[in-house]
Amino acid sequence: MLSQAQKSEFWENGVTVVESAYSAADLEPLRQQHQHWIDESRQHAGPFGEVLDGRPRFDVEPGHGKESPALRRVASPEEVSQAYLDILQGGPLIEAVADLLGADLRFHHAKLNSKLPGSGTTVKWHQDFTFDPHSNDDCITAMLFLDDITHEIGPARVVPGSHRGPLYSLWHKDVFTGAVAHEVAARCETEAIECLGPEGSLCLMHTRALHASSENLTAGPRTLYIATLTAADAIPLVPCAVPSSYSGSILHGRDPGRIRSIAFAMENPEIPAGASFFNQQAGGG
Ligand SMILES: O=C(O)CCC(=O)C(=O)O
Repeated sequence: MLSQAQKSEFWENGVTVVESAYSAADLEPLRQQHQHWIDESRQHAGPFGEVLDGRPRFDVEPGHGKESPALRRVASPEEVSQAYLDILQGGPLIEAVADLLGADLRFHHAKLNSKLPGSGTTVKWHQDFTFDPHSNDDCITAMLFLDDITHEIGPARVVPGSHRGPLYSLWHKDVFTGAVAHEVAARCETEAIECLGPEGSLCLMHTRALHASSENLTAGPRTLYIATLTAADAIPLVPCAVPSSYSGSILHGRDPGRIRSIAFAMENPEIPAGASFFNQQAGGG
């Protein structure tokens, strides 16, 4: 699935984009399902639905309402949609991650992140590994673009090479903010590259890569389907903040029946009290 240049870029920079990995026809069922959820969200004043641990499945931006729906997150869509389950059962996303991590792959979690026009949704600088520590860091966040991702639409931005650097704290003054310190974020702003591409493209990002994204300034939606896959011998060290009945299942290859670990130290992450990490990043738990 991946060229040698894409594999090298991933290990060098911690990120690579595979353009047009999925066709418009592949995306159609995913889009239709998402539109259905946006329409459904108009009936709700706040977060709704439920995932395994009782927290809401559907998260909305403050200011969300019937006339201007701002559904910003659907947790574990594979549990409630065949179209999203199908993506995990084989195809470009799985094959691309297998090209990087080897044949034996395990599912950790998935979500849909949406920035609807005018919603103001942003993501502050963070590393995924400090939310989802595993016994080793062969973990990839795969982001499938459901829309054309341009500079104006609030693309994911990644600091190249940061996956080979330190793990940064997400705790500040005894509060889990889900974001790195301001001085680290300021450095990221100057060093980051944007992950751009047409709809159907796949951005593969190392779990330790520092990343963020800013507001969608266009009149159309910016939706990413985001799945975290790991080498099958990378075992989660904390409960998943986006729980799924599919977490831990083998998506490719086989279960090696072993755990591989690397040395690192970090603070425990905190499961958000509400529907998603957006509230933590906004300072509201
Ligand atoms: O939606 C984005 O731009 C990035 C999302 C992200 O970093 C996350 O959900 O952890």
